[in-house]
Amino acid sequence: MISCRVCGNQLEKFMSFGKMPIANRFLLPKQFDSEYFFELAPAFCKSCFTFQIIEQPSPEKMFHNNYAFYSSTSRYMQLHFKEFAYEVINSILMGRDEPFVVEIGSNDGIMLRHFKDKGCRHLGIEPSENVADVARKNGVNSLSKFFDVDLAEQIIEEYGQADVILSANAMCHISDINSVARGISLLLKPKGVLIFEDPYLGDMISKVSYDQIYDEHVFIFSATSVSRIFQQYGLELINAIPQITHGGSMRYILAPIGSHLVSPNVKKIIDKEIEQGLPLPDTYEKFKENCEKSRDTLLELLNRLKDRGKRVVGYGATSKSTTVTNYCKIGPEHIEFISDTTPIKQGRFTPGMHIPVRPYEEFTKNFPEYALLFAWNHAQEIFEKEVKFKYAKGKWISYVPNVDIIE
Ligand code: DWN
Ligand code: SAH
Ligand code: ZN
Repeated sequence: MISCRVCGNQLEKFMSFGKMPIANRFLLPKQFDSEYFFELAPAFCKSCFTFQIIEQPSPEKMFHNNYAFYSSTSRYMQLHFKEFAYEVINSILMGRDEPFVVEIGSNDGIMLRHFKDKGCRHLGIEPSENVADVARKNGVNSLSKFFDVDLAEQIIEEYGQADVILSANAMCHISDINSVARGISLLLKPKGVLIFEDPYLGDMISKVSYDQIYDEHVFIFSATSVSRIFQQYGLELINAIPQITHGGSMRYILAPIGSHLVSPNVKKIIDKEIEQGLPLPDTYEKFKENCEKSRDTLLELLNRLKDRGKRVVGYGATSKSTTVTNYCKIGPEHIEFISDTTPIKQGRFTPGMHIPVRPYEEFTKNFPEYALLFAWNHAQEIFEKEVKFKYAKGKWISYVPNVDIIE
């Protein structure tokens, strides 16, 4: 029996996705035999309402000097983080004397580069050295270390406390959330603000986007759980703002208790979570059934297309696709290859199911009849770009929120 990472209560898995590899470890054939697997099984803590996976591989297995995800691969996400940065620059930072901004999980500098451009004092914490190197090349100060309470103390010593601590799609990656929350509470100035966003539990449940669950995503947060976690360390949820990014995310704004007014949004969103049934175990039983249905329908569709001799190619070798392909047992017999624009993924094979990953040009050179949209969270950006595929009578297959062929 394992205990909840937040409150220590006993955790029980409500389902299992089976054996899973490291989601972002794209392989060469000589590495197939030594691939690492763990059991991917989610649990919902009945005491503090935090959704988490039972077992997470060690951080060093996932985040290192060969990490395959570069944030700036999506043009839409570049815009999103520019807007995010300017909202901070034009509100919280206004009138502050030489403000200091820290970002946890700053990757290739997709957000911090805007603070750098404004001449703002900043520091990115990014343990994956290869992506941090891109940020450094662009003049973004980056420290390749894992954020925790010890690092927070070192940062305070060297740079002083922070006016703003930012994080996007990184907080939900760190298993020792207590150390992170304590570190943030020390690092933040008394009038400082913490803003972070992550995939949202409410969206994952309603869209059955179970592919948000993989090794890196140890937590899928809700406003209810975030508010409880940080309250223990003297931080209060002062606002929560839904985002459309990554298929449905939530931006959480927190500050030392009593330092800021609390927006009425917080109660509204927490009430909505209760209405949606997020605190109830039944919700997760139903989610499990929905995952199984989604898996069976997608595999049936791909088997049918295979039997009819259709060409199907995957679009976007996402981390999420590792969960989908391994859980549904989708392999090279169903999908010829997955097209991806990330150079270090190309020429390699996907984790677990070993589907080849090829450069984007191979997709456009010879359009398939069907493209399975693994990067469904970027659907708008991709549909806008892929008009030629549509003219060539290509069809998209999506599986979120339903398994569907988009004509
Ligand atoms: O939380 C996380 C998010 C922020 O990013 C990390 N744990 C890892 C990663 O998750 P992901 O791999 O599921 O993210 P994306 O953004 O859905 O990945 C998109 C993939 O598709 C990238 O490999 C780039 C590729 N891509 C492409 O080939 N053509 C993306 C777009 C937009 C395109 O047009
Ligand atoms: N913020 C970016 C990157 C998200 S990917 C975006 O939204 O696109 C998650 C990132 O968190 C990875 O780059 C990973 O190296 C980083 N990360 C993982 N554990 C971390 C930790 N303990 N401290 C800081 N960053 C961490
Ligand atoms: Zn708990």
